[in-house]
Amino acid sequence: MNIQVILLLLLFVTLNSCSLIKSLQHPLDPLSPKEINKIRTIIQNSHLKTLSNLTYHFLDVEEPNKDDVLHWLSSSERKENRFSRRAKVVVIGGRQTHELIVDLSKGLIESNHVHNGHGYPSLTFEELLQASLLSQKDPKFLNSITRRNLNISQVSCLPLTKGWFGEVMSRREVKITCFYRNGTTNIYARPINGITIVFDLESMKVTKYMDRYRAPLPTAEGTEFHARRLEPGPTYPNTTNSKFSIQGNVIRWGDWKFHVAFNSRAGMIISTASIYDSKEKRYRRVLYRGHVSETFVPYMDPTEDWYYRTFMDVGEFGFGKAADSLQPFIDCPGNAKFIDGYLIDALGMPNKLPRAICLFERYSGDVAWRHTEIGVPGKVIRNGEPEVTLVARMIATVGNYDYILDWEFRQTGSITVGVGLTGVLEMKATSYTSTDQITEDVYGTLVAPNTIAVHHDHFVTYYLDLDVNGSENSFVRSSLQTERVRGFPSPRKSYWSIKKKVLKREADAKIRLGSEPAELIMVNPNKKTNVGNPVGYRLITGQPAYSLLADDDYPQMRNAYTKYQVWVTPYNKSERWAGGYYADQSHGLDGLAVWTRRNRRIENEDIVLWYTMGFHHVPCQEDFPIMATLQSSFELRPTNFFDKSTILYKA
Ligand SMILES: *[C@@H]1O[C@H](CO)[C@@H](O)[C@H](O)[C@H]1NC(C)=O
Ligand SMILES: *[C@@H]1O[C@H](CO)[C@@H](O)[C@H](O)[C@H]1NC(C)=O
Ligand SMILES: *[C@@H]1O[C@H](CO)[C@@H](O)[C@H](O)[C@H]1NC(C)=O
Ligand SMILES: *[C@@H]1O[C@H](CO)[C@@H](O)[C@H](O)[C@H]1NC(C)=O
Ligand SMILES: *[C@@H]1O[C@H](CO)[C@@H](O)[C@H](O)[C@H]1NC(C)=O
Ligand SMILES: *[C@@H]1O[C@H](CO)[C@@H](O)[C@H](O)[C@H]1NC(C)=O
Ligand SMILES: [Cu+2]
Repeated sequence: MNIQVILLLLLFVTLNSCSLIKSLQHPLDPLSPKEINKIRTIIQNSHLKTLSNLTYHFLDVEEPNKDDVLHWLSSSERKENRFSRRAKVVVIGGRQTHELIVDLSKGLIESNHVHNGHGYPSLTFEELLQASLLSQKDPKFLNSITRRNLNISQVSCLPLTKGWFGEVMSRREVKITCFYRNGTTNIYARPINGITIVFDLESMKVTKYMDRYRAPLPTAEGTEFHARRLEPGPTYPNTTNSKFSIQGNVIRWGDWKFHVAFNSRAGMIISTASIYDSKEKRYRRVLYRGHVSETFVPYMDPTEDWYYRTFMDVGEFGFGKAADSLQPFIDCPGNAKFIDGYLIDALGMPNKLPRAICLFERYSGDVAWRHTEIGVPGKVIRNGEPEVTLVARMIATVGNYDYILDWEFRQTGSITVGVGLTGVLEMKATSYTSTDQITEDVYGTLVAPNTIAVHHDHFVTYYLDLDVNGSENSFVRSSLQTERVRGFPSPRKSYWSIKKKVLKREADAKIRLGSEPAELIMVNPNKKTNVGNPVGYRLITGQPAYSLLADDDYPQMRNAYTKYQVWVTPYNKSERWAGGYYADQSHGLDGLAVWTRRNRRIENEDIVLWYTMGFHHVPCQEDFPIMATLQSSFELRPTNFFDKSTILYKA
């Protein structure tokens, strides 16, 4: 190669990287602070400005049509961004919920739909804070505190969503529960029981107040949480050695390429994940979009203070709104890189959330693969490789609980989606100091004297728009069945074989996993491997759990999707939130269980997989005063996707 060619090549590379930087904006990129400001200006200058008490409840990029995004991805001409940036905004003004589509390039509100159905948008941080502060000034509440010989300066109050229990008329209200700190920062450990405060978020007033009984306040002693070690712990490989790149919101690591975004409702969203096929020298699509769709956390105490605690954290509060700034060396290891997120406040102003997401290579100490061969005469062949994975993480602190949400990419093409539960239990005060005294149903576990931690569930439902090597996919359930040996002599009497069933309609794909062995595979029936197997990705589930509430129980009606762990629906841009879009006080008239009643075709269509990870939480004493992380995960694993193991030859 002569010097001129080298110079030319260098020039080419430089030019190419320039155009790359210009076209960095991906159609699914979250809105920048500049864009958020522009949207607010557009709304403030519109007819909406006359509405009283205009507050912003949601704001995110309005995702372009999937076909357009896919076209953009595959097209080599990405020099100019063909996408007009549009935003979806939900505001409440004049006591009405407006759903707006704002066109940023045209600078106008393209559509304004008034939501007349049931349910309300997610709550804003500001109104929750106001509700807490104002209820602490209420004369009736002050009187209750004085009568209990408590000092108001030591009281903390928390507004909780109130659910829906068949009421015909509803108002935007929250129920407020209070705690007595006096000597602890673990407020949840010292609940003040017997008081019900209903707070109206439109008039910003206490609308109902009840003080029914007193239970002894649990002691502050032993409730505090302090780390044993405040210094950064183990050392990690130096960040500068990490083999992944972040360009805008696009992450490249090994053969993987994906987009990561942050949104106030879902938190972290993984999009357009593709894996490079070194044989074909092409990227192959795996996952168009994946994120938490809803969480359902019903408490199992039907009494007055507790019956309504049946939270839908994603729809009512928002995992993104609840996201915490990640702490280097604790929440993410020393080799992590961070991505900031942007949220809006109630007035539509952008607020930066530093370190909303982290990415890091995990050196787990696990074995990626190994083998020792002694069958070759005169030799012992021993080989293998350590496991290195790439993790994308965020943490949502929803009141007392902390959810650690991971997407872990493996070099094999596998994706492990993990949830870690930690934080503080929700507890109630009781007169009992020993389990021996208890003869009634107390709906929980006595975790400390005068302290009952109430039984509850956590259901975390994932939206998984898999596009296995293309959009048209089918979902196959392969059951393992015992067979008798027939037709020829064999000393064996039985074996198992596979009965494959391609699920044709939505009703076939409502699956409650149990002890029956089955493989669940998303296949592309139009793409075959070199030996003719349809390419696929298999869902390897964790321990199955489904909701045990009665079907006619109100919280269950609102979260009917938690009766099955697996659902499959045809892709529809507007069907993303399993519990319905307006989750606060919803009536269960929107969401997965409702959409699938149409029983649409799901064979060889663009389909979406929904998976619910569940935890039935029977609290134990070790969960008090702080709960060590409880993990669960599921895996999306290539299954006849590649022609052979990909772990040996990597770029
Ligand atoms: C608050 O805590 C202090 C110190 O432990 C204690 O002396 C006091 O009695 C407590 N006050 C109330 C009202 O519980
Ligand atoms: C309540 O607590 C505040 C601050 O902790 C203290 O200044 C005040 O004297 C206390 N009031 C009573 C009645 O104990
Ligand atoms: C606006 O908010 C105030 C309290 O902040 C309330 O008194 C008033 O009723 C609200 N107006 C409307 C139309 O909701
Ligand atoms: C990582 O390595 C680089 C280059 O060797 C060095 O400059 C940097 O200080 C190191 N960072 C840490 C956190 O050790
Ligand atoms: C499907 O996989 C083939 C390689 O087997 C690749 O050439 C093609 O681009 C892939 N298509 C999609 C849409 O992923
Ligand atoms: C998409 O889903 C929504 C909500 O279920 C429905 O109203 C709409 O008709 C669907 N669109 C198509 C094209 O099926
Ligand atoms: Cu729990």
